[in-house]
Amino acid sequence: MANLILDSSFVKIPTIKFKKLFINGEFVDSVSGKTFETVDPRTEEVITKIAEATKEDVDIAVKAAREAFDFGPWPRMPGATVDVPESANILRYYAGAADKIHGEVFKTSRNLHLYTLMEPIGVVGHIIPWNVPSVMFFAKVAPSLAAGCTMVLKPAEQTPLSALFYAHLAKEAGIPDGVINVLPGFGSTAGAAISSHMDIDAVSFTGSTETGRRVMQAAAMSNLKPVSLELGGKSPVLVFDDADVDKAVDLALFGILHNKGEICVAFSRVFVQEGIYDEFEKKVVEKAKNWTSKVQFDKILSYIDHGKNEGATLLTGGKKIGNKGYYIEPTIFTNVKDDMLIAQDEIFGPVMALSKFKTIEEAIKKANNTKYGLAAGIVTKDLDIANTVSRSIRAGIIWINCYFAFDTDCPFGGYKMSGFGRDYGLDALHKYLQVKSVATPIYNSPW
Ligand code: TXE
Repeated sequence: MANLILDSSFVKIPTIKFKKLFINGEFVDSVSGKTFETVDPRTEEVITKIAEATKEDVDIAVKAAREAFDFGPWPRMPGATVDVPESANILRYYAGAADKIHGEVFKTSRNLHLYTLMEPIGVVGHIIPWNVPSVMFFAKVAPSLAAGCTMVLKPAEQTPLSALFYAHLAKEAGIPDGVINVLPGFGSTAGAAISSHMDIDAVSFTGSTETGRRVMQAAAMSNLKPVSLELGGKSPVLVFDDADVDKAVDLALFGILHNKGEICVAFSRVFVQEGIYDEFEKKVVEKAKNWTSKVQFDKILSYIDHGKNEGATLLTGGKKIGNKGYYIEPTIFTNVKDDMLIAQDEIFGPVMALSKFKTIEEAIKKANNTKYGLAAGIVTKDLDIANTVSRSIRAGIIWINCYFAFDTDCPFGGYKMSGFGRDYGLDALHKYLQVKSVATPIYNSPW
């Protein structure tokens, strides 16, 4: 396992054809002619250079998206003709939803024929992160396409290649020019130009809480465009005395090591009831030693140092693996106090904070003792505990005896500082629609 992941020849890099910005159906150089490097995190080697979008390119792309929205066929196409490749569930789901968008007709107390239309919100800006670049692309693009919007998407500077490839596929699939524009570039330039743009009608952002705040501020200070924010998390999993310890250990490790911990719903805080705590601790440490992982390196190492300095006990891990590539050992701390940095900050790496609890009330209090509220896990066979705790935890998704159980029609998003607005499901579609009310007096009746 370790060798497979660390062996850089294991995954071959395909020939990269798309390195330019995708604007109005064409791959083009950036106005400035600038490029930036994209790096393979396994080998630390440069894969290729990509055209870098800045404000001028955002302006050109927004103009194309605006034209495509105001005059192009996309927003006016009947939903049933939406033809997208069958490759991904997300696309299929929203292709199916595209012809089921409807308003309501009201029985009013006046003599009015009064109804609502659900209209596409307009030109949407999508800003996405690097940790799951493909899923992110489709989670943003598919519902906004189905709603009839046009868009400008900025992939993360670390991972621009897949979005450019999908732009090429969208063209092949017959999406009209200008509907999807992809602008690789940096946050403070291209990203900021999107969130502050006067002619972008909504922004959908996934990334850190800190940047989400900036995006919301820029939206407020420009044209008051609505924003949806899917931000970080510090998700807890609560393991109760009646749980099968081996299964709970596997679930907790999967929860923190899946995608190397670089996932907003990672179970980074593990609370184990006192009756099984010692057995859980022993087994989780044994199993963690046999996993490997790869990461956003320096930041995680500095959190591990913090953990040690704050007085938490390092049970296993904590070091870099090998000489090449950004790899860190699966790391487990115990004796973690709720107010320590490693219990509060999103580390976004394979670092678990393990603690003990006595009562259900204490477990709920500890689980909620965070500024975040994205996900939470409960491991128990007791239905009463499962039902009580799932209603008491302030988080957007609760996993009972499982982790990462999703489906495309399940809304996903945060409570508290994990953001607001939902990706997936019909909730995501509605984020890209707006309601228009239409009233007509009924002939010959006073209204
Ligand atoms: O995120 P950023 P970073 C968390 C995780 C991670 C931390 C930092 O804790 O360690 O964030 O990651 C663009 N205006 N998550 O620095 O900065 C940026 O170019 C507009 C959780 O990579 O939020 C990129 O496209 N846009 C998370 C996107 O925002 C700006 C996933 C995300 O980058 C901008 C990723 C600006 N001023 C990180 N500055 C999750 N929720 O899953 C940057 N960007």
